[in-house]
Amino acid sequence: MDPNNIYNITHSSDLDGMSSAAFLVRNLSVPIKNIYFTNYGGELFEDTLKFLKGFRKSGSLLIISDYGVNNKTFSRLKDAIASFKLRGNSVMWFDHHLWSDKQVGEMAKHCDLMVVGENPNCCGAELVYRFLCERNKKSDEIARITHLSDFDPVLIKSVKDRRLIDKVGNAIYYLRGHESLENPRLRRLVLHIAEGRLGHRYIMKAAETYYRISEPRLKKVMGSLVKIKCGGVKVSVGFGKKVRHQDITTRMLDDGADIVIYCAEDSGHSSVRSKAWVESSGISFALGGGGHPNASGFTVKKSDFDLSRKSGRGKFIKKIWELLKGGKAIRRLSPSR
Ligand SMILES: [Mn+2]
Repeated sequence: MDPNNIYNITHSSDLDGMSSAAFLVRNLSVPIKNIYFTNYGGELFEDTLKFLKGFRKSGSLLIISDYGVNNKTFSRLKDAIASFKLRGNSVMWFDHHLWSDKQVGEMAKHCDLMVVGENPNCCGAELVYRFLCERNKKSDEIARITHLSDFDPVLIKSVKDRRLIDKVGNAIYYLRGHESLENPRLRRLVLHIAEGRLGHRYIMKAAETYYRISEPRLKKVMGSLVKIKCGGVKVSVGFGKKVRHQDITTRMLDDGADIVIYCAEDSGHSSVRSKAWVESSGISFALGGGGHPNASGFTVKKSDFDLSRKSGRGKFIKKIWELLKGGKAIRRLSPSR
């Protein structure tokens, strides 16, 4: 197939989405102008639908990577995919997020190949790699780093790997900026990853810029942490604005806490992370969220706790204290983990 007729829509938010695209560029020679970035809501999602419905060519192949579905937008996305396919194009979908059987069944009517659904072994980029690409050493390394970054990054043992993954993640956060389907900065990043150069100057410089911009915000959070000790477990709670959650929670863990909770004061989006030996997702579940044992999240509703106010934050801390005292929100895992 002529690579000019292969298109990719990939998730914009992290290394997994970027590496998925990079594998296609690297192995199938997909031109970078055919790589598009999307997310789950807002204008970018609307633009994605417009792209699919406005696609005039036939005989093209669309590969969707590291992008799942949600109940809110499912039927509109399905219709857009259907219209793309009806023009005489093909669709392949590689994703590792949670899909319901019904969603798989309905979307499958409009796809030629689907590898989707919760996957404990492979992230999105690894699926693209395994199913579409030839194996070689450099690609193996891209897949290895991407896997580490996508599955519990808290548990990464190698300091070198963790540093690289932190930097690349921060670079992506910065380069995304105001999201757009054709984001030229992310396209450039994808090209460097495709060359196997995760440590490329362009990426490292973007990570530095992120640090420069975020440093005062990060410092502010670190300077006003609320530290709680409960049954020998050190819990640290932080509030702030416009910082990358993975970054601030890593810092909070490095600061000595066993469990960390970071909440965005404006949106209420919150992340919970913990050291390998303690399971903390019970906190997120109790607050209406979910996730993995050492990495989870939830959203605080402003009507419950107004985190932009001191009184709201105080009330929230009280709630966390009650959850911890209750004894069900956290669980010690075997020390061998
Ligand atoms: Mn992913």
